[in-house]
Amino acid sequence: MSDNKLRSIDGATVELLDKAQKENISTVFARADEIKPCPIGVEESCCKICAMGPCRMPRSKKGEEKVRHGVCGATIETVVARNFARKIAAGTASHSDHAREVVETFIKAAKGEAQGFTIKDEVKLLEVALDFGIEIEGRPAKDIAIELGEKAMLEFGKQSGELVYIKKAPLKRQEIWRKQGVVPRGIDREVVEIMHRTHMGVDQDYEHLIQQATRTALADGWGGSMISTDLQDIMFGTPVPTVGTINLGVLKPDQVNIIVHGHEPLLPELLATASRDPEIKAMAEKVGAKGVNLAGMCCSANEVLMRHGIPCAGNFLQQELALVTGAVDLMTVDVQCEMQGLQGVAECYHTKLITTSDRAKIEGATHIEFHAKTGLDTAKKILKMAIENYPNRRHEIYIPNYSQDIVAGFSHETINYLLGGIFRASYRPLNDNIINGRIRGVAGVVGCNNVRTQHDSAHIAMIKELIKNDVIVLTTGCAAMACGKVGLLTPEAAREYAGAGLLEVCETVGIPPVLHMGACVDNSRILVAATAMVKEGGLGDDISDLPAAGAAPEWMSEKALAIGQYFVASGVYTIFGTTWPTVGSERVTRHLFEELEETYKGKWAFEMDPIKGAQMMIAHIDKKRKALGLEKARERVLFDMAMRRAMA
Ligand code: XCC
Repeated sequence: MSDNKLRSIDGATVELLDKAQKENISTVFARADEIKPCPIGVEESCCKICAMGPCRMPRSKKGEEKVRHGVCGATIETVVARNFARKIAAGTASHSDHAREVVETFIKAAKGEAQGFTIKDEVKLLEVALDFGIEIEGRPAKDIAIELGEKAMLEFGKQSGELVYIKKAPLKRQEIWRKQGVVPRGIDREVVEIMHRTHMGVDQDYEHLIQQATRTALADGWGGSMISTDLQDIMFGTPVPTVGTINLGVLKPDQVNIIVHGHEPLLPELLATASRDPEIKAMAEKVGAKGVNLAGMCCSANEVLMRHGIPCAGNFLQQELALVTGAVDLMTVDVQCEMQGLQGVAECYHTKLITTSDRAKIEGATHIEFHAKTGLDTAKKILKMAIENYPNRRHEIYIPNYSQDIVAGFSHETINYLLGGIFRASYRPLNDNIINGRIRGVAGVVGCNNVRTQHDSAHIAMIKELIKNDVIVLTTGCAAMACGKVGLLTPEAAREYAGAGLLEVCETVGIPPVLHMGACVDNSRILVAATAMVKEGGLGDDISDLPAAGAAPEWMSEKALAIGQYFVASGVYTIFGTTWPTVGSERVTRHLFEELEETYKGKWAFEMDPIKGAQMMIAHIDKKRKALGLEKARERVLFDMAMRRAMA
């Protein structure tokens, strides 16, 4: 057995890792072996925000709590909370800067100034316009869209008041936020304020720092991310269940392979359209290829998969390995989660790496900037470059034979429709099935891959344990792709892996036990779905009353921390795996893991073992069921199933 089987549970990844090793190509896996995490940094017991340090304050080996502070006197609590808050600021900034780009393009699209973009979903346009208090009666869609874009843009720079979407949350939740003083004023303001408050000698009270981190994270979930999701849906169409394929086997040896990698679906949308152009196909044939094969990677993949059925090549840890196939003629990257190592791998083959955002260049890569006004021309130019590069293939192609069918694209609107039907779209059937116990509860399992743990394994172990116990799983990001690769995103998976109650519901409705809800900005869809469940009635009057929990077992990105914090602040019990960034301070960790529950009725937890993590989520779900008086219903359902089996 190759050692690489210890690094990933995915066969395609293992085969290409073997190949990379044989060819002496540096990948994230090899670099992780060379670089051990800094033991002080890993617990965040290090302060480097001024030039009197860096101050290193590791925990005492013997466990006794010695007084630990930096040169300026900052306590370890301040240092750890400060580091945590800065990560949340970075995560929020990332999702929200993505949102800003979307809003800018949206305004241009509404004005007819964005090449190739229009308003596709007018129903959603009206819904979101109403959220923003925009008059819709008798107005043309174009005017409504322009006003919506302009109002959405104001959300970033607002200096006072409240973000518009805060009002979408259950009333009880809004009250909690107002009482705690964490309702975001403007998205950018909250991020900037963290940067200020964590400067040397400003905010030096860990609870106060975490409070601002919470306000910032809420500006992500109920601000930037939600704006991205909604405006992307209006421009590109709200996702509906779409059949696709996933894993590196989607690459084609005899076609021009192009991978779109990153997060903003703007250029990828245009590439998807342009790649179907007969002129492009003819060009490909001229160089001896059978056509153009567009595939996605990371969250860009989720976006084009959900809306166009474009195949998904893989998740975060597979990005360099895609190039190791020797079959990728061109890869575009925009923002977030694109390893600089890609360029080194690209140079070992013939692959062209193209950076496309004005905010991100990679040394050595070709930069072709996307601008809405000329987007379609840019997309065509990139496709032509890929085609011209096809004859330059100089290595033997090796594409592992792994690809799996999936169903993706369960937006909140679709779940509503699927469960309730077109004439009475609602969450009633979901709530009823939770109340009657067929579905025990709902879990959101999301987030990244992390090379410090076996690729995809924690996602899959956790999710299988949850669905076996009748917990329906909502998933996004790289977690969703991990599920896809092992076949969990098909309706048939229910028969193989789901508990009897969940199976019954999945079979009746025709859905998989794990619902792919999109990219990481689409975690906002989970917030909206949770709110819809509350509003439907019968499961309490706040998100924290729902039998629900969240997890990111393989997280690595700062964005994941922002997501976790807004879920906690929205009342969700949230478990992270792999590593935890506040272990340097017991008091900060206690604050996040215990004390936050008193105010927000949600809290953090950390568990390395994904099965144990799943069991903690199930225990929490059962606690919530009990509080709602539902524990008896479930016992009855289980008894019924046992009886049915006995009779069979
Ligand atoms: Fe990045 Fe979004 Fe994480 Fe995947 S899940 S590694 S953040 S691509 Ni968002």
